[in-house]
Amino acid sequence: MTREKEQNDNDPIETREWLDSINSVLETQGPERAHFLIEQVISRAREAGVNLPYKATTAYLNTITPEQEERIPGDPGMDWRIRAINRWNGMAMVVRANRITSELGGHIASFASSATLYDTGLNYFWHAPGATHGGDLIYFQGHAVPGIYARAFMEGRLSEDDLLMFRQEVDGGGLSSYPHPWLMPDFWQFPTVSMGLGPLKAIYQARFMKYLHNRGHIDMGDRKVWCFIGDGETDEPETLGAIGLATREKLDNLIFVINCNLQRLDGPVRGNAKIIQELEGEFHGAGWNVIKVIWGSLWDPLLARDTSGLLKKRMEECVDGEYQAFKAKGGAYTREHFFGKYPELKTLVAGMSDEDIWRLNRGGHDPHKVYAAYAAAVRHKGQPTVILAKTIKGYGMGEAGEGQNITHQQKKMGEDALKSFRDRFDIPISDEEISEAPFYRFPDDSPEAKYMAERRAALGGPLPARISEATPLEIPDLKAFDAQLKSTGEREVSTTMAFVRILNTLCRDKAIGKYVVPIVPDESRTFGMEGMFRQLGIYATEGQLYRPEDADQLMYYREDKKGQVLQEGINEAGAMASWIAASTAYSSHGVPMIPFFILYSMFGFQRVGDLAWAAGDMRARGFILGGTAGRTTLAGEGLQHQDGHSHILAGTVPNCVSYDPTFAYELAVIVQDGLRRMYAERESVYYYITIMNENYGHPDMPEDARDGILKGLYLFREAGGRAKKKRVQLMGSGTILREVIAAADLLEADFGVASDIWSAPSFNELAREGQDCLRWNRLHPEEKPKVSHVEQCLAGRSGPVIAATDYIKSYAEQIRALVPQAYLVLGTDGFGRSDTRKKLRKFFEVDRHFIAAAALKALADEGAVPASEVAKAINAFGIDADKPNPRRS
Ligand SMILES: Cc1ncc(C[n+]2csc(CCOP(=O)(O)OP(=O)(O)O)c2C)c(N)n1
Ligand SMILES: [Mg+2]
Repeated sequence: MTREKEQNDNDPIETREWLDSINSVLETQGPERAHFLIEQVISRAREAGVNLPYKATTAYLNTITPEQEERIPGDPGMDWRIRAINRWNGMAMVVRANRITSELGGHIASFASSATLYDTGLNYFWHAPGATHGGDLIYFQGHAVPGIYARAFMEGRLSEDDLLMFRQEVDGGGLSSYPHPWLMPDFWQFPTVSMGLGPLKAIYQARFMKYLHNRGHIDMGDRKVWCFIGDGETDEPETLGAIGLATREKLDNLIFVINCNLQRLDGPVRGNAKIIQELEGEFHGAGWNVIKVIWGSLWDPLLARDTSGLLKKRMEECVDGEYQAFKAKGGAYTREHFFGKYPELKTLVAGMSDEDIWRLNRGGHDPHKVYAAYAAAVRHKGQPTVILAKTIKGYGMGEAGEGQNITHQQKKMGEDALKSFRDRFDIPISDEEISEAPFYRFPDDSPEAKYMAERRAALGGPLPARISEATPLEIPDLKAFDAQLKSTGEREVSTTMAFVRILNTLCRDKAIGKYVVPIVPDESRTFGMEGMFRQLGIYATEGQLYRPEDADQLMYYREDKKGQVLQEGINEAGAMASWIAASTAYSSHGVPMIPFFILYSMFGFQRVGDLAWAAGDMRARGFILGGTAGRTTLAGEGLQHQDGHSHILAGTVPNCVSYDPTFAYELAVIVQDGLRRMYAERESVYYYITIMNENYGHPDMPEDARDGILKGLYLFREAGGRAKKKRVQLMGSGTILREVIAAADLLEADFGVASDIWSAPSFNELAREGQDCLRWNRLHPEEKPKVSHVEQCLAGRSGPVIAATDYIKSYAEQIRALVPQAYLVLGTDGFGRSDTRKKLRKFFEVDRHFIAAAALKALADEGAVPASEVAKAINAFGIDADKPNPRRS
């Protein structure tokens, strides 16, 4: 109804009758029946063709009414004391770290606002993994970790010394600034501090849990994924970007808890509106079960007396900027500016002191409300749940930051602030000791210590906890990939086709086939993988509810509840989140899944680089395949598709091992060894391998090449015994190695230059190993120096070294310090563009002619050929020496 029509109610008596009816239903039969009737009325009107715009928000009230609340089964008084000490210790840890030096940083205000949200989970809901329960998976908010360490300290899992080592990790044993499994592998499971990644990963984690269940790997029972999110964090597109999937997949094993403290780092999240209402609308619209926990129990009697509805109206009309100010400025201010707006409301609180008004608590700080919300969330079926809990940022910090815009960064508390914190939470620390901000632990035989131990024992043990190891797998021998180790003869295939065959072999493998998870973001046909649809099936929670259009074809689009392929749609970030869930399933579920995520290499690391970094932190194990890779190999697709730098990006992740193979046998060797390292040896590395769509013949695997392939460099073809003077060492990777081979033939035939040809499947691995040798030598000046693989290969070889790849020059440049000879690098710097491969390789100066000309120039620089010979070649090859520089074109 428009405002105008609303005001022109032309039949107030009829309106009154309708309202009286609903009031009577509310009174006699309760809100659920009232809801049902209203829905019926609205449906009837819609059926009759009336256009009723959808309203996704409800009143600014708690979703669960006091009568519907499930009560806390434990001892709320005990919970309060434990939580108070937890708050204190979390705060003290940050304050003390910053007394060592203010360099260390840390956050007090975030946990201060979320203590009850964590406490309630730890005391009553979250199962640790064990014999009878697979464990709930909790995504802790990054900035709340001081409180989580403090609780672990109170449970005896961490010592006082540990707390004193917050953010001091270099000498070993210090506590990580945020959740980092790389640094605390027995404690943290999920890195969340890059905001937005936690919620995205949690959604796909919950989905993958169902996948594992439906495919028979686990019995998920009532396991849940809980994800804690800041209200400011919801501005990250990743946070809300996949909430639709959670509904579609009916992820009732997923619970989001959004801590709506109304503030982010700089100030209010929505000063001019209400973040809780906005989020409610978004989650409702996406089909989630939304539970708002706005008001604490102390408001209940006031709301019960609000017969005129004026209090609810006032709650509705205030914006978050005001709500924040009420808490920052205290009871008298709230009386005047909140209640004071309407005389009736002022009267409503006339009997309350300013102190009482200030104590009117927010839902997220009320354990009863939080418990009721959690209990409802875990019971809810068929939908994911989001809990929108209203809290106060910096709760308990008083003058030092409570509700203030500066609070996020506040890490220091003076003596007065410490005292008022102590008094507010009844912390048993004397005036004499207070300035030290000492930690407090309940004595072992105290009721509190026993209670904490009992609660966690009942829930299977301590949390957070990460399991490090799953059973090793029996990896197929290299012989299993025999077809790839042999020449393709006349047949021309791409490395992508070779990869698809390797994947098929793995899926059929008796020991490991069932663990393989092919993941594709709507590119299967691009990579020639559509055969897998029918053969392995596409995972779909509901199976296939329709007869596919291509059902009469051999490779039809088959969806299946037990399907193996994860078809993620056009969604690299989501697919990557799935891959992360799968690649860490060895830890989260004790099942060593082997994910192969095949993406367009251009839309890989540069698109989802932050997730790739988090995967490293999480000790992910699995394969990422960069399809249609190489700046000049993808040809027609142009600037935004042609990848010439994904290897550089992959190289920035310390435990990502990357390769750019040319031939099928190289690929087979790399994949087989990756399986060995990750699933037999259980090394925490993951693989990035580029595969191409150019078809060509593949030779037999040269003898003894395996070791060199894995190290990143091996002699592919040695020139016959030519005069030493006119000899070069040519190097290449990926499709450009074939141009290198062609250049060698040209040099031999037209210029009498002999070339030893080196295949370099990984400049990244060569550079890493070389850097390690150089480092060791630098630090051990008196010992026999280590010799890098590059040096070992090239030692004693004559002539300059020329390297060419389909990637930017810095890729092959990385080994310069290791090359004993003169070294010249060609690469594809600059923006790509559409054209044929031949033209692109000429444009980017990586074709056989440019390689041969570069080789001659390098020989000329050494005096082995005259400069005129180079000029002659440039001319003969039809190279325009003054052509535009591709790097700047
Ligand atoms: C991707 C990313 N951008 C920026 C930051 C820096 N940052 C850390 S906390 C924070 C504010 C968090 O506000 P909110 O999500 O509301 O959490 P609260 O501390 O209020 O619970 C910001 C901007 C980050 N950690 N990650
Ligand atoms: Mg916030």
